[in-house]
Amino acid sequence: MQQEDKIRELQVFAQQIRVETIRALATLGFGHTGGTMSVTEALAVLYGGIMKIDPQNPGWEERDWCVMSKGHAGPAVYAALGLKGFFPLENIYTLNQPHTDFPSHTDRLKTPGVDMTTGSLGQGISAAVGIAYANRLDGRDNHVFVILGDGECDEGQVWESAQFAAHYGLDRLICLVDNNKRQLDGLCSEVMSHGEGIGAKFRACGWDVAEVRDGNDVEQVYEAVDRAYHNVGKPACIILNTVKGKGLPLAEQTGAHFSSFSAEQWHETLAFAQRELERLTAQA
Ligand SMILES: Cc1ncc(C[n+]2csc(CCOP(=O)(O)OP(=O)(O)O)c2C)c(N)n1
Repeated sequence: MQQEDKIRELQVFAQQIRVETIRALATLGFGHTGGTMSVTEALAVLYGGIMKIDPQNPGWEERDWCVMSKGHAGPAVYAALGLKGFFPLENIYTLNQPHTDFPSHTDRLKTPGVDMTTGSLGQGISAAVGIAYANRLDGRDNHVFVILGDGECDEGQVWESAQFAAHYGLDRLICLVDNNKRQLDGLCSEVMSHGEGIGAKFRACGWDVAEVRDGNDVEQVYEAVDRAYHNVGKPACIILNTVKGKGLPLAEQTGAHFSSFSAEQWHETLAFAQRELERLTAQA
């Protein structure tokens, strides 16, 4: 397939993830609108364009792994996995209801295709580093992706694992930072600033670092991840400059972390996202 066609296909996939995430959140009427919407393009590139996966065999030992360290973005992961056929897509509309396999935060024991249980910020990257190290000890060359929030990078545990990964030269480990500039209750720069930046901190730990100007642009994300996939000698970090609530106007305008909308607002939100999906599909 030509690169251009591939990118168009991934743009459609990203918007499908957005639409299905909105549908799932709408069944509850509330949820993490900010950090799910900012990360849909990254998920589309990983699950649709880069990762070795087998939806019929989620535990395939040679697969590439993905740890959503900011576990509250679970609904977007479920949408990506459902669209890829890991389970019937409509199952995700039971999001966070009693006895569901789709809790608001990712749980590897519940959802086929979820590689690690997360939700306590900082722990996901530690687990991802351990998985990458274990794969190496087992003589496997599969990749491990981890998606971190920029607010999450306030956790000291992130930097312990970053040092470990660089020390052991875990070059099959790729960390994507969803740098949407906001966390739960405000701007990251106001809550806890990162000095010279999150990328500079990863570089200081010994990682290769790349910055993607627009982390909601599928083509830019794809190019950066594709390059990192072939990294040798060091773990790779990609800073994705994203927009919190991207593509969901009521969340994008406010930068809200969590939203509770009326049924009518969800209806309008879904219709808006579906129109964008139709536009992208017509171009593909
Ligand atoms: C250890 C820990 N402390 C606090 C929280 C509560 N919490 C949930 S989400 C969040 C903000 C996360 O911000 P960020 O990582 O930037 O996520 P995003 O903006 O991408 O949603 C916080 C503080 C948590 N889940 N875990």
